[in-house]
Amino acid sequence: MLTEEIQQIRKESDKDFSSVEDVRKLEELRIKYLSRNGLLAQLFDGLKDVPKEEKPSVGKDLNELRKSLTEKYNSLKSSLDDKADQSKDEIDLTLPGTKRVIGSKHIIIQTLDEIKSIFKGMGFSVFEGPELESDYNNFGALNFPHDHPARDMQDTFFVSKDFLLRTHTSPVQVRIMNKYKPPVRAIMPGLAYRNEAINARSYCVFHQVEGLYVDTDVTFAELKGTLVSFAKQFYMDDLKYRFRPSFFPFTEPSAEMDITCFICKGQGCKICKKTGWLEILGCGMVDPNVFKNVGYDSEKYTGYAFGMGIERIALLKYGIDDIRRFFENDLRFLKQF
Ligand code: 2NM
Repeated sequence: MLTEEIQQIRKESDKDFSSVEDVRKLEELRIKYLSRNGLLAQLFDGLKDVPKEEKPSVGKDLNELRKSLTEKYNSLKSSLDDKADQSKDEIDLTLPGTKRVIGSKHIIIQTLDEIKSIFKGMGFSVFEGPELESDYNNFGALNFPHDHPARDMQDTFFVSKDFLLRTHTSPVQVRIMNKYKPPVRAIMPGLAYRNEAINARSYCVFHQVEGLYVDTDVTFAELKGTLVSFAKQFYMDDLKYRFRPSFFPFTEPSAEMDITCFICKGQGCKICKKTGWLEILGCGMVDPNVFKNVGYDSEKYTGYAFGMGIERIALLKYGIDDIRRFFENDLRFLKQF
């Protein structure tokens, strides 16, 4: 009787164990066969009713069955556990991803992008050049006399007798004019360096955009029209402005462009030093000496040029109190834009 049952359970367990695919199924089988009240335990229970002389052989059969089931169980368990460990290393593509903070463009770069796009819309191309320049490209070619104060060590970062950190992006215009014949219509954005006392209004390094248009018959009226159109697009359409005579070594005549103070609306306040006006850029007609230096025929061509400091422009547009904010990289400041 018991022998037959052992046979039958051996067969059944063979079938059961051969179809195990996961840990849960294996655990079910452990409970079914090997637990305290499982089938095997019941068989062992039946041993007491077996006639004495058959006991040793039935007991042996039972022990063998238990041994084989236990071995099957152990080997399946360890191979299923290994599999589970491996799948832990695989990436679960169904899980939601981790959000990364990717940051954003610095307000100065945003402002530069906006300026570039306005001038591109008016037919200007964009050129860049090196920050380390020759004294000649930075000063000589641009008609700065030898005793000009900007050429002093106090004002300019010289790296050697003849080389320096450019004090404006104008040397890029010299490079462009040396390379291309007129007509030339381009802006040059980039960093410029000045060895000056640092305060709320000026810093040792800043971004500049300069522009140049050279062709036959370029007039001061075109210069004004272009810059007014720029300022209206950049600030606002019903902007009030004025051009004030000024002086630059590389332009004649020269002017500075002011807009009405956005804080006091022209009434006069601390920001505009009680004038009601804010200076936004310098400009003028390119001096014939500059044309001579780059090999342009100054009888045939005329041109205008202008330059603006981006920090200053952004300062005014966003009402920022101190130019140093742009360089501190304090996230509390930067995240506002
Ligand atoms: C300014 C103001 C006025 C200027 C002139 C030139 C060049 F190369 F054509 F001579 N480049 N930049 C210029 C003129 C720059 O910045 C305030």
